Amino acid sequence: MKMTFRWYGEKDCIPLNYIKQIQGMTGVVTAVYDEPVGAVWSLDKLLHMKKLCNDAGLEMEVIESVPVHEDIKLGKPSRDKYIEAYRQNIINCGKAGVKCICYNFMPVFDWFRTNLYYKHSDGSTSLSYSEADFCKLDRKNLRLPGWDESYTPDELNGLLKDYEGMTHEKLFENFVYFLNGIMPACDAAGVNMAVHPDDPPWDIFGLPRIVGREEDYDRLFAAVPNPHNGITFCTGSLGAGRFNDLPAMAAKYAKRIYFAHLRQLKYTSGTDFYENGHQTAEGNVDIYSIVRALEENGFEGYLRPDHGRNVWGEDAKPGYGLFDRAMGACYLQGIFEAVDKDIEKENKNDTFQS
Ligand code: CS2
Ligand code: MN
Repeated sequence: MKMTFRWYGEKDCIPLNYIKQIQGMTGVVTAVYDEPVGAVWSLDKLLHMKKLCNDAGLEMEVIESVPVHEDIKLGKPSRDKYIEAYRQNIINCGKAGVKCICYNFMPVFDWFRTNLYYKHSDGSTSLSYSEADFCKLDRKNLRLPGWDESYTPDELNGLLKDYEGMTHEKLFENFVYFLNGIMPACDAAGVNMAVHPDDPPWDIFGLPRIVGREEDYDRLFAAVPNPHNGITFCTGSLGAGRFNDLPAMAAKYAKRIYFAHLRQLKYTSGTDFYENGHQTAEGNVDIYSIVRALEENGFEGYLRPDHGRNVWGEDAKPGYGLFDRAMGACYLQGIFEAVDKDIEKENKNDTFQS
């Protein structure tokens, strides 16, 4: 396991040397943020970012995300041009020493929450989801909390129109077409792809979502068995689906999990939940059992704390403050140390007894 921390590039208000001061931190997870979706990232830009990281004593081996152009998800004729650009990005990332690319295949929207400042009784805040608030959204004039306003309302409506009639099967076919198109570049560059689960893992606004359940992964690996086709195991996203057994999934796919986002959430009623600090006692995600399942089954990927709370008066990007994610990183490393030592001890006892 290699502990990492998400860093939003030079505009991030958290300096790299603060990240380095979190003990055990090996590198950052970042991206090129000033290029439109579908553009080729120049090697120069990647090398510039890598140098900033390396100068701070941190690696840049994981990119989150290289976004997938909507035309690829829609299966439009122009997709081949965008797949070619994606292949070039993989090659350039490989040249810059990147080993893993996190991405998602969610139509139009990425993660979705109804409140970015859910208030806890201790004064900290976190992200939350409420079905009742979701139903209140004005679908003709969508304004979503925290969603980057990269589309004008007209563009968004046009895009939603393009997706009319899109089925789960068609989207899956387009996903497989994309993966088959990029796998040769991954083979050549030695880069692992790690698909981030849909968050939350169910359809929203009538758009199909296809990466959020055990059967989705089984189907995905059957269709594209290449070992470079892997997973970002995000416990917050997958955990929002109460149907998912996270320790069982972690055990089953451990060797395909190239990147793990370990975080917490607490179920309230129905499908509602709020996010919380990383500790198991604070929610419904059993971090210990997940780590144990990963470590017993050959996990060798990167790890990062995911959304944390805003604490100690920090006014950070929701989910991405320094303090709570730093606490999360330390907590997670403690769990890994304990689990690894438990396993070592148990193995010694087994050898002794036999
Ligand atoms: C998520 C996503 O992990 C996260 O923080 O909220 O934004 C994630 O970065 C993307 O879905 C990955 O492509
Ligand atoms: Mn995540």
